[in-house]
Amino acid sequence: MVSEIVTLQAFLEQWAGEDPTKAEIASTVRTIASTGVGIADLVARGPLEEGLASARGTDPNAGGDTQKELDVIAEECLRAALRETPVAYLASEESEELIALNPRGNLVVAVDPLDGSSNIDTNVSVGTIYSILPFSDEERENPNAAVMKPGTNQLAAGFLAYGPATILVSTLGDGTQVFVYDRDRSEFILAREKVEIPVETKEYGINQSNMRQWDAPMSAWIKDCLAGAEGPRGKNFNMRWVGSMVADAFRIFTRGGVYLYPSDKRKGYENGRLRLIYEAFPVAMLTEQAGGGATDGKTRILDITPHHIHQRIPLVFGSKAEVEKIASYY
Ligand code: AFP
Repeated sequence: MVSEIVTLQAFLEQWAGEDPTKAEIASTVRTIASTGVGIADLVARGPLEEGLASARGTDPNAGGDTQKELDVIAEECLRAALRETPVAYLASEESEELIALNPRGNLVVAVDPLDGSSNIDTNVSVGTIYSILPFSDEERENPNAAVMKPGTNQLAAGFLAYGPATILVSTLGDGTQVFVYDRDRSEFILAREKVEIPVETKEYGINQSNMRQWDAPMSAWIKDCLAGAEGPRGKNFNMRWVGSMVADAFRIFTRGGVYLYPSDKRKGYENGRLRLIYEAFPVAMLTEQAGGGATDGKTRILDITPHHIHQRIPLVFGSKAEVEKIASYY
């Protein structure tokens, strides 16, 4: 815990200084964070809030996933709040096309409004994942071009986790910070100024039930981990899989580990399950800013150029040495 009380507002003001672009990024982060508090309050009502976890009609969302009532509500809250910020367009998992917001905006936000929504009715932490991108005048004719760039193009990224605590993990390109929402003060308070993910780990997270679907290198890496101290890795591993990436990610930012959602042979999972632009890119930026690694198994996530807003990507991120070890199996 940091020694003195530093609010998110104060941290952002200090970072932005007199720079107008930084000030626009700062106001966007503040808006997303405060919208997240409203979503957290809704999530915290659990079954009292009838139907939050219910499937919204029968149509899947843009990427083909089942849409829950709270997915849509979360997006609507973000759309309404971001209209007041310098954000020209919003790319959202819940909408096929970019959503036009502020016509004079110089930024684009890509967001998964509610990640982990298949867990809403099980009281498991869920969250909101966001990426903040530059938006230039040349792109006004073709706004999609603003999101079809490698992940290194991101200006800022973060996620909120709605769990026992309401957490914001944020990077502005200068390290990764953790803020905790203090309901007594109605402020996010800085808890960790510079997250450093342990380079080595003995903990991984993967949905092991898909083992028969994985490619040979992924199966070989898991098999070696399962062999424990007597096996080629010479150490025993532990496994954690929440089924909600923001929860698994926060554990990794807290004590290290590696998260894996590889491609598999199931229809629709040829490129894994996670979305490149509004899930893998932001988490990869946060991870690298905290000294970790993020790949699609072998290639650095932030170097990948998207070809579709809702494209999926295999995702491995966390403790740098283990992410590199996994890549060595390919
Ligand atoms: P939902 O948002 O549909 O719950 O998906 C969550 C998620 O994208 C990610 O947060 C989890 O790590 C992963 O899916 C869990 O996938 P499995 O249910 O296949 O294990």
